[in-house]
Amino acid sequence: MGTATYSVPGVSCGHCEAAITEEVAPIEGVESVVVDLAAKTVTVTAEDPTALDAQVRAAIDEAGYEVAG
Ligand SMILES: [Cu+2]
Repeated sequence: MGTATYSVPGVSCGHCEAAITEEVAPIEGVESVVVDLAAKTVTVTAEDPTALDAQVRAAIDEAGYEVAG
């Protein structure tokens, strides 16, 4: 199990947190999604987070947010 953390500067409130969680959590292999509103990061826990990188980025984009970097 590992984690991948994405910087998402646009997150600011519980709505953002819910929108991103709704898109990312259903991805097959994702164990948990933690949105840190203070740090403006999204941390995904999965067996192999690197393998899910493109899907996670697409899901965050789908939720209406941009991953920095
Ligand atoms: Cu918000």
